[in-house]
Amino acid sequence: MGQAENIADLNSSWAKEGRTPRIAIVGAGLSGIGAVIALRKAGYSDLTVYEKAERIGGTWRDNHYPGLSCDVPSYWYSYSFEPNADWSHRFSYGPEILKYIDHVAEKYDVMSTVQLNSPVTELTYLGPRWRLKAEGHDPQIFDFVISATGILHHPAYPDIAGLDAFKGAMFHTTRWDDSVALEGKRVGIIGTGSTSAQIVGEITKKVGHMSVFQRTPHWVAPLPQKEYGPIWKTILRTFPALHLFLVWFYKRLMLTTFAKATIGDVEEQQKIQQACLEMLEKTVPDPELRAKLTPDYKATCKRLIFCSDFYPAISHDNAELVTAGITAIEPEGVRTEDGRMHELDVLVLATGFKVSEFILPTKVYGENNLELSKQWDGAPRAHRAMTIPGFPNFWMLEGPTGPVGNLSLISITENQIAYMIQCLDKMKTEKAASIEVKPEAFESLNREMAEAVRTTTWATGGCTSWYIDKTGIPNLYPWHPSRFYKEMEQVDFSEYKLTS
Ligand code: N01
Repeated sequence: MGQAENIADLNSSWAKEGRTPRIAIVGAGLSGIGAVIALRKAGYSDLTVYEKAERIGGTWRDNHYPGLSCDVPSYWYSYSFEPNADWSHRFSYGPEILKYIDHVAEKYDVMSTVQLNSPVTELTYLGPRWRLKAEGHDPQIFDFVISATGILHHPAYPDIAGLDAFKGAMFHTTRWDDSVALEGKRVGIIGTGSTSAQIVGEITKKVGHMSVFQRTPHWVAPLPQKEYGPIWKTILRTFPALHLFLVWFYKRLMLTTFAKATIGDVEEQQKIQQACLEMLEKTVPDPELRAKLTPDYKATCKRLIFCSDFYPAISHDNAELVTAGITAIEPEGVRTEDGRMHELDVLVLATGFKVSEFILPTKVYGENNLELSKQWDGAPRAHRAMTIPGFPNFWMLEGPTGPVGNLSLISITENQIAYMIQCLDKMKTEKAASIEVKPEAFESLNREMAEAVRTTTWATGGCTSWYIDKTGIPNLYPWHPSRFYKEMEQVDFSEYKLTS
């Protein structure tokens, strides 16, 4: 379709005209790639993926820090339609996941839909279609837009005086500078979340001195890593049912332990806390260091870290856990409130992500020119993590409240995609031009979520974290994952307005 013809045809409705909808997908990470494959399989083949970077892979492309791995078991952290008997470890390392993503994209011909180096700058609802502007492209008109940008991709830089004054190498974990050699250097890292634990566990053995700046201790649970040998891989390839059993087993394990602990099951929560304490006791011989590493809030309140290397690393002779608050960054290093200067060659900012952006800063204008950033006002909301009133025919994968505990993101996104396809099918049968969540359904579910979060460990555990936003709405799904899976099975169309 020529551009002029395309733009002129704004009122065209794919379902009424019996044609395939033109669908734009923003982002070629795990969700975007999964969406292309599932949509095509369901008969929706007019797809264009806009990817801001020069390659696909999302978070597994952006993050390439030393020690990068996934704390969800590999067999479960795989697309259901592309099981991989060749995973080398029970918990995969970053480069192997990126290779798997490339393999899936190639095998399912995803790349023919992807426009690389194409950040989407503006989306405008012109009813019932969307106008999309992307760098390097003429404006395009689509029937449907799917935002598959993910949540943890905008780095959060700490608000510390003098950050720019540091004269050594300094970078955020998600912008790791591979050209900086660490061997023998004095390295500092600010933050002690999941990312920091993996990095510290990996690099301490090679650096000259490791300073870890801890504001709050985090609970760390053991990660039972295991390497898979060739015989095991052959067995798994020969018996696909065994593979399926393992996926079921890991999912079940998560649902019956960790998932219950976060939503208020005291017994499960205490078991996890006990496992963390036992590892701390076993791997950190120094009682003073142990005390500094022991949180005063409940395990699973903040995001639980799964890592068996962090405690041995921080106990090493060349490592220091700095608990005095940071007052400033100076050209030579980090100054703490006890007046000490921690001289450094390299400073790593493991300070997490801005979690309220999603597709922003892309300008997204819905009905009546309503702008998404204004609508959200720093507290993103969505209905079932996917739709927003006033933004018809616009869907998000892994949108606000998208993460479900520590579940496999692939499992979550596959369920969301299947739900979205049910909506497209419904539009097709009803010849609807648009679909939009009803404001009352959206409000009611968000109220329910704010209520539900009160009994989760995130709220009752005595900590602060990115899990709850400034308005009390959780950034995660606040119920047991079994409810999520059930909700995704069958769309309740009374929650949506279909317009012909
Ligand atoms: O970030 P975080 P992350 N001064 O926000 C500290 C996912 N993930 O990158 O706790 C000093 O958890 C902050 O201190 P405090 C996972 O979903 C998954 O580690 O707020 N310190 C904290 O210690 C995770 O939740 C995998 O007091 C400052 C740290 O920085 C998400 O990514 C692996 C500070 C930030 O911790 C983010 O994890 C890794 C300041 N001004 C990550 N500002 C998997 O395996 C912040 N901090 C799937």
